[in-house]
Amino acid sequence: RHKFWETQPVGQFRDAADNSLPDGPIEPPTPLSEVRADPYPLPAAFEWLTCDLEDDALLADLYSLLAHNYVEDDENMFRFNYSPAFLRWALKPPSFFRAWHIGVRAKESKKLVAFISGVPARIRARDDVVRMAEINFLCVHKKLRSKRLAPVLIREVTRRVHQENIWQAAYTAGVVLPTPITTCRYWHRSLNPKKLIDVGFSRLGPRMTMSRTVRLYKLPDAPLTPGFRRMEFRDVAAVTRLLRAYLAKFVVAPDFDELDVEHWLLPREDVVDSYLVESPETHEVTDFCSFYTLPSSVLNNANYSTLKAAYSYYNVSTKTPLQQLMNDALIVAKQKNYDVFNALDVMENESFLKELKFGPGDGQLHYYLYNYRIRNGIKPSELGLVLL
Ligand code: NHW
Ligand code: EN5
Repeated sequence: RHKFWETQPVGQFRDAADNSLPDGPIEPPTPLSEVRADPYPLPAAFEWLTCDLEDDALLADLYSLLAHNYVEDDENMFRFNYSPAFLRWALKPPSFFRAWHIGVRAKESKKLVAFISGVPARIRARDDVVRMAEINFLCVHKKLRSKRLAPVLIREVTRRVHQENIWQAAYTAGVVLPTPITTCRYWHRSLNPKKLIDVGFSRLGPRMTMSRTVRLYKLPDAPLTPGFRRMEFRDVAAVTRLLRAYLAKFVVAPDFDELDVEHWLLPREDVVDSYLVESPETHEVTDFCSFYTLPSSVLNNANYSTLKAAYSYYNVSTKTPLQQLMNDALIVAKQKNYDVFNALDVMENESFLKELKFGPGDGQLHYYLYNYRIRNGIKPSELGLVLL
């Protein structure tokens, strides 16, 4: 069934019933001297390319590969359109490895035809904080599909991660592989319902008119919570404390320090937005919410070429109820002209999705760990990790 995945240290479907296998690494590290020293062979027409994302021309090539060949929905109506600035942000966190930004290009034309990446992260599973690679942006050009290039890319990134003495990884996918630690659903909150209906992202509900639908999704013009404001550099320490205390509640979550928070959560125009509530009396930071910007290309529509989507990222409430905090997030996203606000049913998100008029999407997101077993998996609400 899975000629490649059957050979890898991941939970195998056949072990699912076996409760005797312990949580933790599936296989032990090997001495670094035993890690294969040279790149895996590619078909003769292609060569490896370690990508320098500070090179604007290369970044433009990566952007274009993904814009034309990356993830689509099941009916091929939309395709993710990560911006160049987003890609630079996603791939260059603190202590990133350039060797983990792996391209494949045609030897003759030098055209970029495939890509895979990793970035380092500390991820906690139960009480074990593990150095991992977060693997993302695996992409093979449409004309080169089904030629078993993906397993070569995966083996090569694995080799380069091993060279840094890192033996575990985390990744997500829309497809089922051996074996998810959990399966999440996407939920969608219409901000611009007319456009969403025009492009086929959503439909007019039964017994609904366009004007009733527009009224249904109306939001106030400005956030409602006193003290709600954009996060600034001076907030990094307070946000780190809030977030660390909150993420400690989940079975699997990142172990963020101040440098991570500065990178992943300080606002960057059209990439990541973060807001917090500063108590007007005590000036304490009590609540936090964030979202990232990931537009999708609209395929085959005469009126529109892109959908502007916000994706819920990390949110923490200690004083403002989570539902009220997220309502303010919807309000600022609407102010900033997003068409839709998306969220997964991870962490405590279930508690506000229905109340704030999110509806279930047709897409799922499966979460995976490489070389780390979590017996019986976890529930989406036990997951404190959002990958981009
Ligand atoms: S998920 C998004 C992945 N990208 C896309 O969906 C873009 C559009 N599709 C494509 O570009 C986020 C191609 O269809 C791809 C497959 C490249 C997906 N993950 O080359 P073949 C991520 O980036 C397996 C893992 O012939 P193809 C996370 C498939 O099951 N494996 O197929 C990435 C089969 O193996 P099997 C996937 O269609 C995580 C084999 O690939 C997969 O031309 C990567 C077929 O290969 C997927 N999304 O190319 C793993 N899709 O055993 C990281 C298919 O079933 C692991 N496959 O025969 C950790 C590594 C680091 C470890 C460190 C210790
Ligand atoms: C992550 N790093 O399927 C990697 N998106 O629901 C990759 N559906 O947008 C994995 N099909 O339901 C990605 N509208 C896996 C996801 C791939 C993309 C994907 C889904 C998620 C999606 C939309 C559009 C469907 C178009 C036809 C959808 C319904 C919205 C509606 C709004 C009003 C209230 C009810 C729901």
